[in-house]
Amino acid sequence: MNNKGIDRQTLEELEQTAVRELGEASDIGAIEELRVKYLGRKGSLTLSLRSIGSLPAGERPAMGNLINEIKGKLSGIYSARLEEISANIGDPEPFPGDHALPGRVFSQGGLHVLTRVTRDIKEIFFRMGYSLAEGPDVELDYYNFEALNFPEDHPSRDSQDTFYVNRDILLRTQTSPVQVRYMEKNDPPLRIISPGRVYRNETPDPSHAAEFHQIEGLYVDRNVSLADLRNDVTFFIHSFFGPDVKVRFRPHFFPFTEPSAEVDMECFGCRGEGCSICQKTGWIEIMGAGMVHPNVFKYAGYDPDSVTGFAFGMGIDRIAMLKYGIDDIRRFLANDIRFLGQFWSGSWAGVQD
Ligand code: 2U9
Repeated sequence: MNNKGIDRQTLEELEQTAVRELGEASDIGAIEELRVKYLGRKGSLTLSLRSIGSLPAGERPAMGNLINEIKGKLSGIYSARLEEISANIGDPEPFPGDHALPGRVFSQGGLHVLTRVTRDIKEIFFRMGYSLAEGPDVELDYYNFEALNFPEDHPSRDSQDTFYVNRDILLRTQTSPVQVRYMEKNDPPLRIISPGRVYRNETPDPSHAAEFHQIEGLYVDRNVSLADLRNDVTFFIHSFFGPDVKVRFRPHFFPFTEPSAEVDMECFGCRGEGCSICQKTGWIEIMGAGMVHPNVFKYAGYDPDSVTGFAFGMGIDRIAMLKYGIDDIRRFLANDIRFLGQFWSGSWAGVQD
């Protein structure tokens, strides 16, 4: 034995112990522990090999050979034992569940009902030749109000009704600013729709939300008339709600259109007889519309003596509520999967546990 404790006899004893322990190990865990103990990075043989430097130079080669010989032998026994033990493990316990049970179906989710309804509305207008225009949710007061001919003291400009970021910047209250921006950049004729999220400082209740969705349309050309407006709006309502529903226009006022109208369709609950859906009037309000005000054209850089145009706007949430009999506008943004899942397609749509 030398002063560092490695000598031939110690190593031979270590080999015998390791061979015996490897032979006795009966499971993979125990075998692995022995590999670490003898052959691992901090195992006895590796440490022995490292301490060889402390031996007299003449003894080092022989001792190195011996250690490597033992390592090789133990590695061989380790591999053989590992194979033996693995082969003896046999079949796992049989699966305890019921193999006859049908597999679980995982829902893939689906489109939000408002996304679907928006798509359906857009498709109808695309068929009529409209194209898409989009713009920012955070807008300038100029595009949201001033260029749309809202007077300085109009109530909707009040911070009670509009979310202001500062004096000049706000969250858009309608998608009309998209169309003003579009007119600034494009010469007439144009035929666009602008869907998007809008914001109003409302106290939420079943028919009001501070965030909701609108789709607006604008058609500008020479000689566009109220009859053209009536045509496109009626075509839309017939395509979306059914070909036979009656449509009527009621005079109304908007700062950005003149003349203006609110558009009603015959109540689908009672076919005009009067019921709880239509508050016994027989009619349901669907959208607002009108001929673009000359001042709006002037703000956008168009000559109101050369062009005319119509515009319309509707709440997408309201249209979806009417179409599907949804009772509360707040459901759209509540993220309740039991509500949203009802509008997903496929026989397995909905919630799975
Ligand atoms: C330009 C000029 C005019 C868009 C229009 C309406 C009528 C309207 C409401 C419906 C329900 C908003 O969601 S709602 O509260 N909208 O009644 N919107 S005309 O008029 C425009 C748009 C752009 C340049």
